[in-house]
Amino acid sequence: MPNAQQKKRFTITSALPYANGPLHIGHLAGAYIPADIFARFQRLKNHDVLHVCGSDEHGAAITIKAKKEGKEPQEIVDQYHSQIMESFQKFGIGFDIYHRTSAQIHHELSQEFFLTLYNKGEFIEKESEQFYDEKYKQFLADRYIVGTCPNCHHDGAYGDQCEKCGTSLNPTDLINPTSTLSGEKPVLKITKHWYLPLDKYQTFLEEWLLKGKKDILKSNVYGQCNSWLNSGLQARSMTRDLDWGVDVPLKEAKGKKLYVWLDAPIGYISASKQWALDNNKDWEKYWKIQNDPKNNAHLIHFIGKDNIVFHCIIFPAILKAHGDYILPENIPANEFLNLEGDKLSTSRNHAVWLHEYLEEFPGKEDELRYVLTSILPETSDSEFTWKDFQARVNNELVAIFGNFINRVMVLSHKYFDGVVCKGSALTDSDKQVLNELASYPSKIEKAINSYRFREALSYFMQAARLGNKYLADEEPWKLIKTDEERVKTVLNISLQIASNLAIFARPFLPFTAKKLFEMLNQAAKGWDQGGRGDLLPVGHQLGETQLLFEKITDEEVEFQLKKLAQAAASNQQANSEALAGKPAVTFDTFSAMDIRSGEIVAAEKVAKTKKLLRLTVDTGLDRRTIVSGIAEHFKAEDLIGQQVSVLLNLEPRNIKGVESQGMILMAEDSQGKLFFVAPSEKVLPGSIIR
Ligand code: B3M
Ligand code: ZN
Repeated sequence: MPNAQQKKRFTITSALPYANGPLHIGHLAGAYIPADIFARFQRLKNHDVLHVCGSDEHGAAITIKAKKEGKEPQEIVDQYHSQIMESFQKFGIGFDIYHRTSAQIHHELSQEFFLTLYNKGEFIEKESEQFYDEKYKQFLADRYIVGTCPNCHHDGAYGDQCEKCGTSLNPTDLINPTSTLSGEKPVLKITKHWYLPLDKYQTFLEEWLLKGKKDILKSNVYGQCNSWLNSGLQARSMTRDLDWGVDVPLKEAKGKKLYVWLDAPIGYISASKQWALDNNKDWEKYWKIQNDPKNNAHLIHFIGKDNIVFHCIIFPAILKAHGDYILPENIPANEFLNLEGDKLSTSRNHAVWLHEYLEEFPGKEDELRYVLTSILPETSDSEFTWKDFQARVNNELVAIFGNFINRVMVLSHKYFDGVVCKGSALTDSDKQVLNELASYPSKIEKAINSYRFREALSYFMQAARLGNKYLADEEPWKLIKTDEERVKTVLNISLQIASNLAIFARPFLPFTAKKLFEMLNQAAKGWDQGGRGDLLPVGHQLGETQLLFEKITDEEVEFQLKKLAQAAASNQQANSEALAGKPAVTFDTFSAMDIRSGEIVAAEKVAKTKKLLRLTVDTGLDRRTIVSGIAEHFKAEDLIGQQVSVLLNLEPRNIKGVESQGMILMAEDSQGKLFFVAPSEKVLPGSIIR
């Protein structure tokens, strides 16, 4: 047990998942499994640990989902908050609190934070033009504006990014911007916001982060920070024109909300505050700078790689600007996990959902924890496949660890009624095995403290392999006929290994560790007992043998693969339905349309519009006015004499003050280019088309 000086305080945070959908294996592998292993381990070392998380319930991620499902944002966050919390709990992710950012305590603390910075003069007030939806009477967040990408001409680019070519955009870069709320063209309107001048923190961040943490940051994290800082930091708006989120606590900011990336990380602090209230603790010890710097907590943020800039640059700048808070010691971000050769995707349903796994593999939570830990995307993206899952469970957990434990238990019960026997003189191989066993706690510790969880887990499995091999080499089932004394020694040593494995398993496989301690009929032991050869005293009565793991069958693998294939197929079907076009119409419906050839005899732009041309068309029956939205594609003067096809009996419509009496038929290609549809040779106006 560490003495008072060695005892450290850890404030461990795991990224707050957006409460807009269920969790999948990518979430676990990105942040939560590493964080949980780290937190469990520091607790086993008897350090003072606070591990917090909660739902991120603000931002466009939530309101867009709500709109899609025709629900209120509150309904969405309530639904997913409980579902996410349940998944975490069932997988044994042991937060001290799983909180939520819709809580009042969070709104209050976020506002207090904002006001502190405001009163210190840390913000710059700036007016700028932003897109506004006149019909919905609101400013549009970047994600609420779609249009054509200026770079690749993809039609569905968002105001902040084109997902087709990856270019990062400003809403005003889009060609033909449209509001996703009303479907109409937004207007530019002046609005005021409060910006954090990140450039002011450039030098500080270079010193504190790039220089100060060069040796401890993971290389993927260092690389991203380095490139952000190299390209120079710019002021970033900390407020938004939105109707969902934390109110900006200023009179002049009525209707405005805090930027979600301002309030979300403060969510770590408000969660800690709630935890302190619930448990009669002092939250400030975990967050604020203490008089004695030795008492400062070690703040560690576990996140996925898409959150690096917010946790390494923006949040530290905010904490620094505030002045009372400690800064993170490390930000061990993981890369991404792929699935069966493809990116995990919520929209394409290419995922292994935690709530589904829990139903399909009840009681096998540690199996998934084990496999995900062994493939964590620690230094680069990694891949989960069901075949590999099966292989790791069957060949490692079942065949090595499980097999060893089962043999020791069964033999101990069979030969000695489950009582730990006194061993006699140790052979060289006994001593070697015990020596090797003693080396694992520090190896695992070192790896975990360097955020190398894959490596740490591999030492655990090596220790299990050591036990399994020892038993196989000594063959007590043969020895029992000739040398019972030797069998007592071999089983005693094997049981000591088993008890050590229960300790080593604790950070990684919490359910299994508990079960193993139960089988050994022993109270769970802390980390610093690990490595010893006398954890189970002579005469100790063991508990009953239980099976730790079962094989994953081929049928189970096939079922999962089929499920993924079905998801892919239904995506394809959805896509081809979009391509397949409209449902059938009757012949009568078709022949009700009076379509004829015509000729444009005059053309001019409709005043104050960009897209509209006012055409005069000779239809063979008359000369009529037709308004057509083709002004961005054709020049009026080029159209005189153009042969066209006209739908004559379309109900007249008033378009921008001009009565349009029909419609010109056009073909549009996938790039949005327009072509006239006309007979292949010159025909008289009025010729019937059918
Ligand atoms: N909710 C983004 C994400 O889920 C965001 C993390 C917040 S951590 C303060 O990737
Ligand atoms: Zn693009």
